[in-house]
Amino acid sequence: MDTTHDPVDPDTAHDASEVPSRKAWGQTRLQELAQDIRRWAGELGFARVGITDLEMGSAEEHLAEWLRRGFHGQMDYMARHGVLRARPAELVPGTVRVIALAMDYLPDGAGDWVEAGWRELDETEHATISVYARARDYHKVLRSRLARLARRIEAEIGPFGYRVFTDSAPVLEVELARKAGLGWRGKHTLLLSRTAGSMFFLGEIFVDLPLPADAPTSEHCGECQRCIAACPTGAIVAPYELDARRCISYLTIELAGAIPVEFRSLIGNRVYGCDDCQLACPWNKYAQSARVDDFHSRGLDALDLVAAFAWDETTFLKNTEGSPIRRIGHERWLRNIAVGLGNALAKSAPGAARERLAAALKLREDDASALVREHVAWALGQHPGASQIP
Ligand code: B12
Ligand code: SF4
Ligand code: SF4
Repeated sequence: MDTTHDPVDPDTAHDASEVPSRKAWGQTRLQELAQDIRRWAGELGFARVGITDLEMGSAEEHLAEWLRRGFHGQMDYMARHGVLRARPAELVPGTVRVIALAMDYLPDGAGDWVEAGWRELDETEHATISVYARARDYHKVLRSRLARLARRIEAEIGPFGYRVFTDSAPVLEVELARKAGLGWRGKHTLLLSRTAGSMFFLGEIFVDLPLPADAPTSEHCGECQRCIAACPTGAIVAPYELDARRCISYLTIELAGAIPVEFRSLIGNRVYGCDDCQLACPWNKYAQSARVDDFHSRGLDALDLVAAFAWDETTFLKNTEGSPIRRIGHERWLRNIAVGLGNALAKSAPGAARERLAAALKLREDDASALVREHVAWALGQHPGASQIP
């Protein structure tokens, strides 16, 4: 998943230097405040809210092992912060609780989005963009709403210490949300809820308020292994263990440089992220529509690969304005589309359709970028004789 690893932002952090004494607050006052927070969060579009303490159990060990095995690939920021991710109190001194929040992102009118999701993967000449990335960049949406929620709390109780996060800093968000009772961890490693599947984003507010903590929920994967079986690249190497270097989300978004050849044909027409492990999950029939308008589709459904490959940089920037896709830049976009075109070519029937795909690729055979040229050459090689097509 794309990340914005920025340091403290004055709008989203606050140090309570003159905190009025809350020592006198009893459990009842704290319970009431927790209830108010749930209500305000709902008004801001969050679907579920939980509160957790900072005891991270075996998460630190698992994280250290994940890093030791090199599963983070080029995501240096994961290694850079090391196990600090598993120590919220060291990350933001003074923190005693984390308020974890979930925001559903399925676009309105998605209908049977699971069936539609599988169908799109068979439409080889169309680009498949993972559902979360078809709408407005969630970092912006969640961050501003988390900051608003923190300010709402402040308006009620006066200055307090807080910091908000969403995919933006060294925080083990899934683990915190699991502990806060927002769901259980699926075998694909994502958080999963009985009432909402896994199609939601997570965000947190670290606070210095001793709010009452919620209990984790029970787990409901049972013997199921559908996500593991569905993963095209075998990235879920064991239940709860993901080798990011094999994950299409990493390969199409996080990875700079060439996509390893062994994964290219497995990527199919997925040009930005991947939803397969979530499409396969039976709990996602309960996935909920987004409550905020920002997550309704921006017209990136059924995007034609040939048309998307023709975008120059200005068109790319214009068509992806406000979308997380913009973060990968035009060159990686073309790299990803070239792979999609190569895979479409491999499956194409002789005639006009094949000629159209080959012609689109050939227009970028001499692209200024060596990365794009190499992926174009690979793509043309997916069908014998494609380079002979005029
Ligand atoms: C790095 C990252 C990625 C990487 C690596 C993913 C990963 N699973 O680690 C890549 C680029 C591949 C990625 C992909 C996606 N991501 Co991402 N990603 C993150 C990020 C920034 C950090 C995740 C992390 O800490 N990984 C480190 C490893 C160690 O964590 P872990 O795999 O969860 O391992 C834990 C457990 O599995 C367990 N564990 C590990 N080993 C073992 C072994 C045993 C035996 C056991 C029992 C347990 C266990 O302990 C570990 C520590 O808690 C988070 C945001 C954040 N700051 O937390 C978003 C986040 C996890 N991503 C998110 C999303 C939406 C996605 C995608 C769906 C996007 C897409 N459609 O393409 C895919 C899904 C892929 C998948 N199956 O995970 C959401 C998930 C929301 C949810 N419902 O859970 C998050 C929370 C962002 C957000 N704020 O909403 N992502
Ligand atoms: S996002 Fe796709 S590639 Fe990554 S683990 Fe899930 S199914 Fe596998
Ligand atoms: S597909 Fe099955 S194993 Fe995977 S997360 Fe969903 S319920 Fe759990």
